[in-house]
Amino acid sequence: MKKFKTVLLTLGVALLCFSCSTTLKVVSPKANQTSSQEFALDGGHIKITVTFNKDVDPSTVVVGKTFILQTEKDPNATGSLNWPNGKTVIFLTTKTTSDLLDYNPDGSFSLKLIGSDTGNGAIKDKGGKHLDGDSDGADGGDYKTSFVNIG
Ligand SMILES: [Ca+2]
Repeated sequence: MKKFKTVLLTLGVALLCFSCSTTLKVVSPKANQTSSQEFALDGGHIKITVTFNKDVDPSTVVVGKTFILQTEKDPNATGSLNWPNGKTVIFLTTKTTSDLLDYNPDGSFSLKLIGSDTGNGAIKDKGGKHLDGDSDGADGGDYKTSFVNIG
């Protein structure tokens, strides 16, 4: 009987760890930064590469709705998305930095990825599970990180 309980306990812990490791998370850029340099400038357009820990349903990543770039001059900057693979998306702003940042002296902007659906959808994995943006091991919660372009 004791052995049976031990087996059940081991199985339970294994299942728990399996479920906590399989939520959809952002690997990079790291969340909750205040002055991340993890972006590039491409002809003046801001380029951010977001990597997830598993494949994402690309139809759930929508600029302006679940993928929100807030800059000093534009609260919800438009841009294009490119998927080099199922876990990686590259965002490129439509506008250039002169129309997005005010350089006083630095330009700052932040990226928010929606994991909790409040009416505009949420980013999901292929299995329909919401982004674990706050990395607490449970589906849901928004991701946010902030960048600075040194002026
Ligand atoms: Ca969560």
